[in-house]
Amino acid sequence: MSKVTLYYFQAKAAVEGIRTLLAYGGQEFEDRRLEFGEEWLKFKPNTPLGTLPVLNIDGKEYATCLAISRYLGKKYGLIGDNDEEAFEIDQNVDYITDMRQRASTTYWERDEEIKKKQQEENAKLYPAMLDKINAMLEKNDGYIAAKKLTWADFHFAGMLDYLKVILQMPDLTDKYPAFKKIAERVYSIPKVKAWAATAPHTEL
Ligand SMILES: N[C@@H](CCC(=O)N[C@@H](CS)C(=O)NCC(=O)O)C(=O)O
Repeated sequence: MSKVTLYYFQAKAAVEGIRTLLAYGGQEFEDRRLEFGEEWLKFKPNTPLGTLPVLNIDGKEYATCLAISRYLGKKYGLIGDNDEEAFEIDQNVDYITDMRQRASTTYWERDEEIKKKQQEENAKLYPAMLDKINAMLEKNDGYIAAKKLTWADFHFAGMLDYLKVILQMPDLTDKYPAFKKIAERVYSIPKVKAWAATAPHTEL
């Protein structure tokens, strides 16, 4: 079996989906969670793009959340059955990413005035965006795309807790029960369930 190490920080964010994909694929891996301070600064210059996550497979490095997720999705038969389905997966993940990036920019903003302004703008946009994501799930029998389990479901399920925090919506899954259902679906897959039972707990 390949020697696999995933480098990220002590968080789920958009990377938990990669961890659950590896678990789904039955791939043993070292789950290296770096400290954001000195340890990261020492490590950073040796990464392909100066950012994490980095997945190392037998010495070859792979970077960025979605490219890695898609790559593993392909490896494990989770990219749909044809180009049309693969497109729908990418399209819907891109849409979710737009919302995630908007929310995380605001969440990590340090200037209180800018943050407040962004929060006001976001409050106008989030309901329609979340409704659209909910409609995706309804249209796809509870999956993100293609009416079947794909890497997009792992990506979304893995970052649901993170979304609650950055959207500042602890009641997100009360408002959108379908979001919880997709997470339950992914986390009830036996290999994912077994991995998650031993994984460190983090809030986001
Ligand atoms: N689009 C990239 C974003 C990578 C990124 O910005 N990662 C952050 C953590 S989520 C990081 O490495 N921050 C530390 C730094 O930039 O020094 C991806 O999907 O991986």
